[in-house]
Amino acid sequence: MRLISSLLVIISLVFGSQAAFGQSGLVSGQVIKVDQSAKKITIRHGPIPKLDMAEGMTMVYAAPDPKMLTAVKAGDKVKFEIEEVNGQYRLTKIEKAK
Ligand SMILES: [Cu+2]
Repeated sequence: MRLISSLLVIISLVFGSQAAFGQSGLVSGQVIKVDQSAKKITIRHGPIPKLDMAEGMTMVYAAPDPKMLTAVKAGDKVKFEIEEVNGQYRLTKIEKAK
């Protein structure tokens, strides 16, 4: 019985941490500026530990999808996701926060 309960603890830890990781994908922030011609969006955001951004900051992100540039405007509260490619950050997803 002890072995079974230990296994259950391990299983719940594994699944629990996966759920937490999935939720951390989207980050909250506020759009400061949308630059249509440069295809960049400036966003003020809080800490993003998984990308070594320990503190909140304002950053310029590349917006590879043109739809991103029209989906949001300066002042909007947003949820977004970014990826790092060769030291450059770019948006993989951005949407207005409800
Ligand atoms: Cu940042």
